[in-house]
Amino acid sequence: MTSLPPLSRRGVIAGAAAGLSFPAAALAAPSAPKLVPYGATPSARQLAWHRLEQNAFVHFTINTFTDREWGYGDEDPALFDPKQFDADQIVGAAKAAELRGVIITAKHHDGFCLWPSAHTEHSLKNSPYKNGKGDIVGELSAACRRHGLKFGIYLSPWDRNHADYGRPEYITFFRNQLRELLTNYGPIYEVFFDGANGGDGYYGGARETRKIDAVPYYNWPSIIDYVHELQPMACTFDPVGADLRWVGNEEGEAGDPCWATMDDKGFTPEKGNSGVRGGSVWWPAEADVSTRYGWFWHAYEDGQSRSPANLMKIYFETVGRSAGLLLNLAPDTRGLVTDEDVGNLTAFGAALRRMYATNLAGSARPVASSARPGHPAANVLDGDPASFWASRDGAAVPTLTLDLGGARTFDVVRLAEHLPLGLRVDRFAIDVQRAGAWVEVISKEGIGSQRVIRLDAPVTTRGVRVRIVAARAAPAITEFGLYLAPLLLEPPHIVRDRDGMVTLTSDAPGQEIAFTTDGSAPTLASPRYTAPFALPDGGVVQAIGIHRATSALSTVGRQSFDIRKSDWKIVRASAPGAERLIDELNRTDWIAPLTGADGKPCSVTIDLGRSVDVRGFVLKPGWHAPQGAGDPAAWTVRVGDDPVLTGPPQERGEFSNIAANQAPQRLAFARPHRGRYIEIAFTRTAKGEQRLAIAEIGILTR
Ligand code: FUL
Repeated sequence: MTSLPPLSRRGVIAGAAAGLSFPAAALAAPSAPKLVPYGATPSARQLAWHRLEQNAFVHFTINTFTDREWGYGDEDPALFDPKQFDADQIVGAAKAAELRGVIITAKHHDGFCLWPSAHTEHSLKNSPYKNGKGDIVGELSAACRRHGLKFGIYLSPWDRNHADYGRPEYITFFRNQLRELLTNYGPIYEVFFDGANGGDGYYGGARETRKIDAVPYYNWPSIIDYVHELQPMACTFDPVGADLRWVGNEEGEAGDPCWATMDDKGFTPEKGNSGVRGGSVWWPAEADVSTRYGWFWHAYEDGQSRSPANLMKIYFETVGRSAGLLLNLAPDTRGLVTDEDVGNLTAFGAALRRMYATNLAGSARPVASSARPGHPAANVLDGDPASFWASRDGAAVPTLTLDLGGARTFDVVRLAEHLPLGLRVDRFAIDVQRAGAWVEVISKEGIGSQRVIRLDAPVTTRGVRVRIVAARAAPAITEFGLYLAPLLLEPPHIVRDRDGMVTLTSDAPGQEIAFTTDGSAPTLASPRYTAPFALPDGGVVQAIGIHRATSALSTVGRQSFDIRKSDWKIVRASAPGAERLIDELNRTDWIAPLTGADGKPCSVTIDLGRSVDVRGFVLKPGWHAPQGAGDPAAWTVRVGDDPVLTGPPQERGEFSNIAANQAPQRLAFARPHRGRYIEIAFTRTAKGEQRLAIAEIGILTR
C-alpha cells in the first residue's frame, strides 16, 4: 500500500465525507452501488503501519549503566561504555521474534543522545564508546536496513538535562534534534513522542522542578507537521490524534474490542484502551510493553524475562485485538540482548511461524450468503489485502461459510477488514458445524485491521462460518483464516508467604513441577514439588512445569526472596491499615492520605524484628486504587536501631514511571544502613492525587 499517495488524515476524512471512493472501492462492478467508506479511515502512513502489526522497542541509554528507569539528566557521559555493542545482534533478536520494525530510544528523559547531535554535548560523542566517534542510531538504522526491518526513533520531549527545558529556546533545540534524526538516518516509519513530560531535573545545573503545558508549549500540531514534512510515511505516537495513540497501559493489554477510532474530546487511558466506536478520528492504539519488568536492563531482573507463553498471550491481547504491538528489548551494559531474552523471543517467533505455517482454511470452498459483484467470498483466502468479500447493501446478517473438505482441528480464528472502507462491522460470531447444526463458538465486537482470536480449546469440524451479526455498512472482509496454536507452557508461579513458606503452582492442568533452590537450572531430574517448603532466610527458587502427557517443558520461572516477614510489625503509620503493606498479599492495599494528621508526609515505620543491613527496598504499587488515590512518586528513608528514628533521611529518591508501569519498584541504596527500624515516607504522588495506594513493601538485605 506504500504506493498510495500520502494522503493526510484530514484529506482522507474530507474525501470520505464527500463520498469519494478509494482505489479498492472502484473495483465494484457498475451494477452494484459504489462502496463508500464508513466513518473515519486510515491515512496511507497509518495503513502502512497497520500492516506491520508488531514491532520492537529498544530501551538502551545511560540508564542501562546507572541501573535506573529514568535518569535525572546529570549523568556523566563517560558512564556510557557498551564494549560489545552489536546492532546486528539486537536487530536479529527482534527479527527472530517476527517483529518488523525497531524503535530506538535515541533520547530518553535524561537527555543523553545516542547520536552525535550537533546541538548538545550530552551525548555519546563525550563517552568512551568508540572513543566518542560512535553513533548508535546510525548503527541500528543500518542493521535494520540489512535485515529488512523498518526503523523508528523515540525522542523524549522531556529533557531533564537541558538548561532551556520549559523555555521557548528548548523548542528550537527539540526541532533541531528532530531534523537531525529525520534527515540523516534514511526512512523512518515511526516517531515515538513519550507522554512523560515535566518535573524535577538537572536542567543545566539548576536542579529544579519545571512544569509545562505540553500542547501549547510544543505546539504539537506544528511538530507533527514537521515530522510529516521531513518523513511523509512516519507515523507519530502523539498526544493530539495525528497518527497513533497509547493503548493506556504498559502491560500489553488492548481493550476487547479496541476500536481504531477515537472522538476528538481528548485522551484518557481508558478511552485509549477501548477506542471510541464511531469516533471521528482514525487514531489506532499502539501497545508498548517490555519483555522485562522495567524498560531498561537491570541485572536483578535476569531470570524473570517474559516467557514465550506470556509473549503469545500478549500477542493475542494486542495484535489479536487490532492494536499494534511494540515489544521492548532491553540490551545490557555489554550492548547485547541477553541470551535469556533472545531465547524467549526466538521461541515466541518460532511459535508464531509454526501457527501461521498452515492456514487450515487454505483450501476451503468459501460461500457467502450475499456478495457484491467483484467482491466474491473467495477473496478472503487470496492473501491480498487489496481484495475483499463484501455483501450487498442491506443483506440481513451476512454469512461466509467455509467448507473445509474434511474434519480440521483449529483453535485460532483470524479475520481482517478492508481498512480503506472504515470499521464497518460492529459484532460478529463464529459458528461451527456439529452433527448437522450450526453451533456458535465465539462472538465478539469489532474486527479492524486484524482480529486474531484464540478459542478456549481446539475444535474439530468440517464447516465454519463467520456471521456478521451487526454492521454499520455492508461488511468488507479481506481475510478469514483458521490456525492451530502450538502448546506453550507458562513457567510455574512462585510465591512465598509471611512465614517464609514457598508455594509453586501452574495454570495448566496435567503438569508436574520440578524446582531448585541452589541456583542451578531445574531439569527433569530436579526434585518434584509436592507441598509448600520453608525458605525463611530467602534465596532463589527456580521451577519448570512438565506436561505429563507430552513431557513438554515450560521455560524456567525464577523468584528471589529476601528475609521473611513473620517477625515484622508496624511501629507507626500515618493512616490505619498499614499491616497490609507487610502481609505478602499483592492484592491488599494500604490507602493513606498524602499528608498525615500531624501535617507531615504520609509515612510508615516497620520493626524488622532484628538489626539488619538495609540495602534498599521494594514497593509494589496498589492493586486497585480507589477514586482519588494514586501511586507515590517520591520517597525518603530513615533506618536505625531506635524506633523514634530522629535525624535527616539517609536516602531519598523517586519512583520513576510508576504511574504507567505498575511493576514492582526496586530501590537500591548506594550503601547499606544498619538498623532494626525503617521509616519510609512518601512526599509526592505521581499524578497529584491526595491519597496513596500501596500494596506491599519489602526490603533488600543482600
Ligand atoms: C514511559 C516512559 O516514561 C518510560 O520510561 C518508557 O520509555 C515508556 C515506553 O514510556 O512513559
